[in-house]
Amino acid sequence: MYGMKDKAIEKLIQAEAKRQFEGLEMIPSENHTSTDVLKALGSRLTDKYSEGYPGKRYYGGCEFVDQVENLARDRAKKLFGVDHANVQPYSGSPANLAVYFALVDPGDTVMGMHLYYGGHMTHGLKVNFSGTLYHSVQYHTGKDGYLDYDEMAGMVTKEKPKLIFVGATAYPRIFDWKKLRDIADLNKAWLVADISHIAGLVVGGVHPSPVGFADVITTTTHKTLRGPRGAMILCNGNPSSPLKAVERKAENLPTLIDRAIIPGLQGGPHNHQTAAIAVALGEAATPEFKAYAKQIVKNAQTLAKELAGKGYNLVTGGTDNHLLLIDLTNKKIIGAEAEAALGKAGITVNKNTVPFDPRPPFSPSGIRMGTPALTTRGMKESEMVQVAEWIDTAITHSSDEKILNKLSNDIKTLAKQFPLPSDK
Ligand code: DSN
Repeated sequence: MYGMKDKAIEKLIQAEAKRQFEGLEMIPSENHTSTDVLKALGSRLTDKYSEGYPGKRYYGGCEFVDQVENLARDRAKKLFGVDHANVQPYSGSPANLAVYFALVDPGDTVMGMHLYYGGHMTHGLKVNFSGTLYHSVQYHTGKDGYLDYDEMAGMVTKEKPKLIFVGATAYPRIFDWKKLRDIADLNKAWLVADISHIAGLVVGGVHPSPVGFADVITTTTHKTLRGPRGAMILCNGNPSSPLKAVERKAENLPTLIDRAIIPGLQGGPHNHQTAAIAVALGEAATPEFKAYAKQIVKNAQTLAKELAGKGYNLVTGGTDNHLLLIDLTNKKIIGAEAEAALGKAGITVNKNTVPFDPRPPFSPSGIRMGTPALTTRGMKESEMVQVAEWIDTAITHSSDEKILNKLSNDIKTLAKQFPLPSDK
């Protein structure tokens, strides 16, 4: 299919494509991109250096990459309804690093959701840059698995953070942006919404948008948004003038963000990635994408209902979005064992901590799974009922190789009826 001269790499690429095609990818942060996204990623744009921004580059020969980046920025602005979009962050962690760099100084107090309760490393985990360069305080969920807004408000009053990150990697419920804005306002803190997991649901209209509440929005582009690996930073404010330093004021956010990316943090933008982001944003603006986003949630809710009916303990009791977080304690199996058994059957999920997990993070009590990739392949509620059945069988018979083998064959048969976008 690729016709590469490097057969060693070609073989591995094909093996990975086959693994994806014959199995069910249920890691909620993964998805399957369109062939146009793949083509943009594999284009000559990767050869080009273009440090700076469209019209203000440090290199010649940028006339076409300028147009690519402008298209990506314009599509992002229109799709999310914001004044400004920076599409250059290499991925989510550098995007978040740039936001800290833009808005606070080392040693300042920052606040974010603890990783083990569903947050992200860059939201202030002590071993991450965000918890070492800054004085980070971390909020949690309550025992019910829902974000504890009261704890957050108390923490803001006591700790007085200058910046609050909100967003998650393992949170199955909707964020109340208005409440979060009010909490940030208790200390006039910058509110940053990291919508990496839910960006596709936001543009699809099935999760409230943080626009108008958060000062800055960061998102990766490769999760529910179904683009290439990459990220964006969105905000409102006056047009950017990245050649000049400006004060940390809301109207200057575009300039603060652009200057934090370059010269603050990154070098040349990845133009092939920018083009692929533009393609994905174009796709996300279609009515088909809205229907896709709705179906992601319907599928996740069907899966949740089926698994709950089989006695699985879902954190918060269900889901509003694309993912399920399951505490396996009552099933007498730990996350790693369930992940391995499901893997043998052809279902890829990941072990995950659950709120108040008594087990260590590398061997947690739960698993996390989601529906974005299966929904891209065209699976609907009836397939989710079947998938729930298979998940239960694999977990119940986690050490029975014969049963797992049989499951793997059944799963392959179903998977092959739902090709990846590039195989259609
Ligand atoms: N690695 C991502 C996830 O799986 O949610 C977060 O960065």
